[in-house]
Amino acid sequence: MARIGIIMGSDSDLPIMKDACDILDEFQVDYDVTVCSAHRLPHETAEYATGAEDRGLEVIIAGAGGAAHLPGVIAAFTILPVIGVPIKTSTLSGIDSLYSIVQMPKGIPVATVAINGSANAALLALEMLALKDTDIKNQLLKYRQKMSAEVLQKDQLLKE
Ligand code: RP5
Repeated sequence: MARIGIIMGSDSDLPIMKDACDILDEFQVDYDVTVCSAHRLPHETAEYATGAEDRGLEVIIAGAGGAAHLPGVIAAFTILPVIGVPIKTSTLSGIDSLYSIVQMPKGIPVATVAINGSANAALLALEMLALKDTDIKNQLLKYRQKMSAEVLQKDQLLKE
């Protein structure tokens, strides 16, 4: 059963949101992927969010671009943690998406990662699950050790 829900406003967001899928595949954590626009499919968006907890989801990652209201709308309908991914746009380079998602008014939080930062959204979601899941916690610790080792190795190569 999926523990993390990945939702995005358009299939044009998929190439960016795939980074989150790749991380979750690497950690072997179940997730589902949904395309659902908050303005083109408002009722379906509400249904997705209101039923998320009953479907077994523990965290939702929501990506959107432009007037990126999808993460905020999802967060309004559930108390599951919502992580927003601002998608880079061709007109305003994703600053529009970032501001739309990060500037949620007090009361309905959306944790916001960098523009196109869906990999970090997945890692943050895993850190949330790791609070009560030792296997994921250990995997995250190994992931960081591997990153550190790679940097040290590159530094060593430069010095040779
Ligand atoms: C948003 O509008 C989507 O999240 C996407 O980033 C952007 C453009 O959508 P399309 O016009 O490509 O469907 O709702």
